[in-house]
Amino acid sequence: MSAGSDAGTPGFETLAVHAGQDPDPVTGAVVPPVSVSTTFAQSGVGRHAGYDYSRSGNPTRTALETCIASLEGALGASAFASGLAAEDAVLHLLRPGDHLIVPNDAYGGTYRLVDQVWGRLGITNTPVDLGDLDALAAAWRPETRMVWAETPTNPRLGIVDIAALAECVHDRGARLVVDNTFATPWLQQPLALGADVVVHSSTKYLGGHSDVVGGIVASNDEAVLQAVGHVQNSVGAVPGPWDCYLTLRGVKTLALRMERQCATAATVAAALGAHPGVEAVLWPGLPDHPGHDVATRQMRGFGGMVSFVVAGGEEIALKVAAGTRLWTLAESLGAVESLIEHPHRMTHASVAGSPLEVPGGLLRLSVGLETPADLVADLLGALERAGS
Ligand code: P1T
Repeated sequence: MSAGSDAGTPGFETLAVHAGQDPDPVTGAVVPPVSVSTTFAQSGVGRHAGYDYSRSGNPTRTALETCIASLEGALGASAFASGLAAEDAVLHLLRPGDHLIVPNDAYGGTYRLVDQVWGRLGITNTPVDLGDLDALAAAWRPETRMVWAETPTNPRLGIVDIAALAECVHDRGARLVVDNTFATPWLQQPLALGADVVVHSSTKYLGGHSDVVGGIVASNDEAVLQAVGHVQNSVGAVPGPWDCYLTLRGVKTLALRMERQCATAATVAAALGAHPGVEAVLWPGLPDHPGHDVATRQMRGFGGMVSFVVAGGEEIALKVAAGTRLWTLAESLGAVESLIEHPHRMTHASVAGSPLEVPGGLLRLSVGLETPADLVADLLGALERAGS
């Protein structure tokens, strides 16, 4: 998968640019056409060139699905209209009465979907610190069918040992799903580490430019791919062809963007760590991060997300969030422009009062592609102005 792959095995960057994107056989167009047609002519009833209706299948969507499957080392992938729609399709693998183990730190919307939507349909869940396999064993029930992991987690940037977790989950006869949104396949490939299913909010690093919402499910398990594909067609939460095209365009530069974002994140984390108004910096690249050794083993780099806790608590955190000039105060992450947000009141407001609630003094940064020194100066200026 690396840039230096053996001759004959395309490297990650090659796949990102070419997988599923051969020149158009009719016109030679180097960029796959955006296939806007909702329907496809049939030469006889049921006789067509592989597409009959765009909810069921669309050539631009196929290009995206093929490309992402190759980057994740998967047999196949299905694209969805959002990350949550992709997650919802995976949760359809469960049946009423099944039990799901979820992380005790995860995107708030994921927990809302699992708990408030699927909980009503008879799927129970237990939030667990997935870095602690004893806690996992203690939470296990005879009806546990699935473990859902994020690594790094949103927003505390905890690290889960995917290989160790997969072994534990498989020994007990369940499936492991990994949300790979924060890492992306450039930094880690969960399927190669033993996960059964990978999900993405492609709204983030895959798209990479804050201009398209989407989701992906990838797997090597034929049964999973078939079931998820069935939900994709039956429920119909599919991305349009323009969305697929924009996501594909973003994916071509994923490796370059991630490399730079990881490097700038290291600079930002170091600057925050040296500031007296910052109580803790949460970034897996720091040697004192509890997941540092596992991250070093399973990731190519430590990611472009940095969270930190301000010494003055929520009041100061709110002032810092509102006080930056270059870092835009906004939800979402993973794009070229740097963002700052207050998880407790923004992305994780829906988990207030639940085991996933996050502290008010926490701020989350999504490091973009601006000049690193400008980003650091702006952040330190906001800390200063907040009285931190
Ligand atoms: O927003 P959507 O494309 O539906 O993806 C949901 C989702 C899934 N998984 C993770 C790890 C996520 O971070 C998200 C969305 N998160 C944000 C919008 C956010 O700012 O954290």
